[in-house]
Amino acid sequence: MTIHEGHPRRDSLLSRQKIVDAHKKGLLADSALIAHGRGEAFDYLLGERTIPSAKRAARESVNRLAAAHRPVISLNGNSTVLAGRDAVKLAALIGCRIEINIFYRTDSRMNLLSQTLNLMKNEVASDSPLDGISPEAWPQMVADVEILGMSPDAHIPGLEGPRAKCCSQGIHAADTVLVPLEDGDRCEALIQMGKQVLVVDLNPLSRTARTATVTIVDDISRAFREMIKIALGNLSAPDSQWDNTTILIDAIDTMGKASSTSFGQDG
Ligand code: PTJ
Repeated sequence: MTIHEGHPRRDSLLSRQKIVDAHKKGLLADSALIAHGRGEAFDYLLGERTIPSAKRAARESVNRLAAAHRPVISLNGNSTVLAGRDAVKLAALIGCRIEINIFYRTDSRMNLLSQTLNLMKNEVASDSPLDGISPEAWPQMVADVEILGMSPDAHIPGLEGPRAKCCSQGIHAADTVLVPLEDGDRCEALIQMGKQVLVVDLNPLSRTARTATVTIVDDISRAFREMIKIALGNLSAPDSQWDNTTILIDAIDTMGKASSTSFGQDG
């Protein structure tokens, strides 16, 4: 598909095409397309940009990942397709593991997602390193990112069936989990386990967004790009007074203002 450089909704249309192509290859659940469409609708109201409160939440998330003892980035189908490469970069910068953890679990999808992420890992290792990172150190930093998920040996208490599966050395043992596009039940279950749960969700009203410790109300591709920028700079200690509700209210306000002051963009 060709979309000219100046198209006002170029990024959104490219992401949509990535989702369509990945679905054809069998990487995604059928409902992934519906989930993506729901995300697009909220993103349209945000103006398809990272709002300042989302930047604050992204910064807080990176600070918390960096301060954690056992941080893990959990990736599902949509997040691997839209932000897999950047998730590998962020994991390399923070020094954390990635676990492939999907809601609609099948062996075929797990195999395809694992192959895709390992391929992305190889590409990221041979790419030119990020600004400020030594070219000698970068390939090893990326190689050190462990990709878990293929051999789950633990369960998330309180959940039934395949979606409860996880790895004892990954999500189960983690003190802080970054879980983009999580479902409400699992977010609640992870919180019940005493973990800090950092989520990316374009829907500020979702149970996930409301339950998480920190919610980044932003598109997942933009959120990961932002977190990488932050991880390359100076980090601070987590904010012990963090008030997630203000982040959600700000996103809802922004969306409300957009719908009351504009007729939106075309196409
Ligand atoms: O790969 P699997 O099997 O784990 O399945 C993944 C999906 C996404 C299909 C599954 O988790 C699902 O059904 O998700 P939900 O419950 O529909 O929730 C998806 C949430 O993510 C919604 O609140 C959307 O607004 C939000 N969302 C969708 N696309 C994006 C997004 N948030 C950020 N960036 C996006 N690109």
